[in-house]
Order: sequence, then structure tokens, then C-alpha cells
Amino acid sequence: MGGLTWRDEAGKDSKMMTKYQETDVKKRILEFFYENKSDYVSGEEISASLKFSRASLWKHMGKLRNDGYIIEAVPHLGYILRSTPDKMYGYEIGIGLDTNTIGKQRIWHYESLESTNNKAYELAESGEAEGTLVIAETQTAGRGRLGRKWISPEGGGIYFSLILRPDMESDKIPVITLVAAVSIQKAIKKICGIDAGIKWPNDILIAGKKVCGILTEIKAQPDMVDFLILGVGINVNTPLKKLPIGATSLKKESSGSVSRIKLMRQILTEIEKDYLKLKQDGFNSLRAECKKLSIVLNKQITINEHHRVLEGIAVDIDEKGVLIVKMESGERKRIFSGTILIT
Ligand code: BT5
Repeated sequence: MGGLTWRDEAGKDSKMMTKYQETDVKKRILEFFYENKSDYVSGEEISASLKFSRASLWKHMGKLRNDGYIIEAVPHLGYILRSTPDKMYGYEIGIGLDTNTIGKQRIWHYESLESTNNKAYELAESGEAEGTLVIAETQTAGRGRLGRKWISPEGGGIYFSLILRPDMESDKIPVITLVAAVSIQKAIKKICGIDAGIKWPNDILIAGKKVCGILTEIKAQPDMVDFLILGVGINVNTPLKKLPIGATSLKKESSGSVSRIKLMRQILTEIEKDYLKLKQDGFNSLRAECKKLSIVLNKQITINEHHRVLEGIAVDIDEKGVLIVKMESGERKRIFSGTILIT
């Protein structure tokens, strides 16, 4: 933040603060609180460190209060943070986030959007960088694959879209969904201690119930990809009564509330690691992990492909991420996409 100036209440400073800088200030202030845990933090100290006036600091405390933070100011003692809101603010996610690109660009946070994928697509078209994130507390028209709906109630879910710009040929893109599922599975395991399984190609299930879905959309030229939108929906603390039949939440499965912020940070960390590995070493370097976490391999399945229904045993996920299914006749079929039912 060093060197930035902005207008304080008295309008004395030279430059108007942008929204982006403003969220950075919120982040820096919160870092002060978190480092001090339950203690008061001195207004003088924060002002000196961030190089702005006490009046400006007061104004920014007010902005944090407007975002739902309960901050008390006590004369001679300083400020104390009493509670934080359960919101997916980008500046909260950024605190302690140890990535280089993913989540390190702008994080666009909305109370409500039709679909985070639509918004991210618009932003990507206007040139937003790889690693940019769009997050909504609720979606009014959340999308699944093939025109299906993603139910996105407010209060407890994670709905985000990440802009990626992989330098890859279009036919290699489907593996990104598989790899993202692996990354999210690992994040869930680390934060909640739950062993979830991956239902090829885009679902994460716990004990047969769906907890997360992934929708990958691309803009591509005939051979190369312009950008990719990785859209993820997770039922974290969502009440089951607000979810469709066959769905579950992390809270239900781990018998306790889960911090959406911590989970989000872990997801971004895992995605960055696996995405780099994918770009450097190819899908084969992640294939074994992908197969290990798969809940369809060696199972009798029914596959609903766009215009046909097939039955067989899932025997492999090949080096291109294609599902190999052995039919009753012994023939091995390659499945590129579809919806699977484990029978
Ligand atoms: C998916 O599609 O599972 C992809 C879902 C991606 C959602 C994210 S949220 C952020 C971003 N923005 C968007 O607009 N979308 C992405 P599919 O495999 O087609 O599964 C859809 C099916 O999952 C539905 O037909 C329901 O049966 C079921 N479903 C819908 N909402 C659910 C929920 N909240 N939890 C579990 N299952 C759900």
C-alpha cells in the first residue's frame, strides 16, 4: 500500500481511492486485528503503519462496520473486533492466502448474481487476468450442465467462478474439470476431515450424496483456448431443506459448521498447485490421484450421453481424462461426457 494517497473526510489528499485499494485497506486493518487476537489495537499504531490520518482510519472502520464487522472503539484503549460476518469477502479470503496467481487478482464479491459463471465470462471477455475470482452469496439462476439448474441458497453455500487462461489446445481442456475436482476433494479433506469421492467428471459426493458440482465453460478458437471459466458450487453450511433430494452439505457430514473462508483459501491453494502441475507435467502426473479418488471405477454404471444411454463397468480414466467403459459384450467404449448413475 506504500505510496498510495486518497481523499480522507476532509478531502485533503490528492487521489480518490479506488474500490480495489479500499478492499486492500480493509484487509490490512483486519490483519492488525487478527494478529492481536482478542486484544485492543491502537488507532495510532494502525494509522502510522498504513500511513493515513486518524480520521481516515475512523472512516475505514466505518466501512468494515457496514460490511458487518462489529468493531468497538474505546477511548485510551483503541479498537477491538468483537465479531466477523459470515461473508465471502475477497479481502478476508486474501488474508494469509499463500498463492501466486489464483485468487491473487481481483476478487469480485456480490450478494447476489444470476450466475457467477456469466459474470466471470463477461469479465474474461473484457480482459480480466487469469486468477480473477467472482463470488456470490446466492445465485438466482445458477447453472449446471446441459441447461440444468444449480440450486444456490443464500447463507452457507460457496458459489464461485475462476478465470483461467491456459495455453492449451481445446481438446485438452476437459481434464481441467477432473483436476479441479481432485483439488477440491483435497481441500475438503484438509479442512473438514471428510473423505469425499469424485463422480466422473464433475461431481463430488459424500456417502452417495452430492456436495459439490463443477461447470467448466470455455471460449475457444478452433485449436486454442481464449479463456476458461471454472465454476464451482459447494453446499457448505446450507440447510438440507433448501437443497434438492440427493444433496448433502459439509456441515451435515462433518457434524459442525465449516468456515467457508478457510475452505475457500484451501481450495485456491490446491487448485493453484494442481493447475501448475497440469501445465508443467501434463495430466498423467495427476491421473493416479484422479483414479484413486474416483467412485465410479470398477462399478457397474449407466451413462446418459446426450442422445444415448449405455451400461457397463467403468474400468479406467485414460491419459486424456476420458472414461473407459467395458460393455457386457466385452467392447471398451470411450466416454467423453455424460451423466453417470452408479447402479
Ligand atoms: C453441476 O452440473 O453439477 C455443475 C454445477 C456448477 C455450479 C456452479 S455454482 C458457481 C457457478 N455458477 C453457475 O451458474 N454454475 C457454477 P450437473 O452435473 O449438470 O448437475 C446438476 C444437477 O445437480 C441438478 O440437475 C440437480 O439434480 C443437482 N443439484 C442442483 N443443485 C444442487 C445443489 N445445490 N447440491 C447438490 N445437487 C444439486
